[in-house]
Amino acid sequence: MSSNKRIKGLSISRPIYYGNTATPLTGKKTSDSDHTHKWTVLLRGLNNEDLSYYIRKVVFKLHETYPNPLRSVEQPPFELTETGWGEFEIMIKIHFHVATSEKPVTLYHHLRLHPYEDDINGQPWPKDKPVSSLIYDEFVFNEPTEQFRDILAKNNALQPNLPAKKATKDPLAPQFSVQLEQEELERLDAAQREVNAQIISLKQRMAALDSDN
Ligand code: SLL
Repeated sequence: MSSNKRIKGLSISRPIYYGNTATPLTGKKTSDSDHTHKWTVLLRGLNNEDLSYYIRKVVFKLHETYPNPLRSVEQPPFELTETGWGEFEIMIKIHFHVATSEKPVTLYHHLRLHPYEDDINGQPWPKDKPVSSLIYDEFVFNEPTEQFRDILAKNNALQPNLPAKKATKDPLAPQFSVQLEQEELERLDAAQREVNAQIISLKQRMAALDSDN
């Protein structure tokens, strides 16, 4: 019989992703509404893992311009679809099953409706193309109780279910992989180098201007 005793030294992580997708309502707009987009905010397990064996409910806190801004989702999929006109920060509070003895976890997500960038081929973002902003993360359960460890074991969740090494071919599946993470790091590195080069060049121009005076 498993108990509420915590297992010293054990740490278990479960991968998730959260965020939103959004599509413009162009042409489908109703005349009495100023809503411009339909969006879905979601919390999912990686590789289609159904999270409901350890998550009891997810509460999404919307902007106060929405009626009943606290929306509780008590069944998977843990997601919520709405329409609206503006971006704002959504609070996502995750409640675990009582049997896990884990405290709720709160995440924040900036609802993104607009692309702000060209598409991956450098072309302007097509007007009707959905936008998505999804973030990979992991819950880390430090010193879980024996009871929670048993729940995880029963659901084959003691092994890390990590992102694939390579991106999947399905264009609609969220793309998290070690390879993409590496590419992102390289982009950040290149951006940092560019900023450093610009700082040096501006300093040189300032020094040149100073010596002219
Ligand atoms: C902004 N600070 O000004 C943000 C607030 C709020 C968006 C965005 C409400 C929809 C409804 C809605 O879209 N709120 O009226 O039901 O951009």
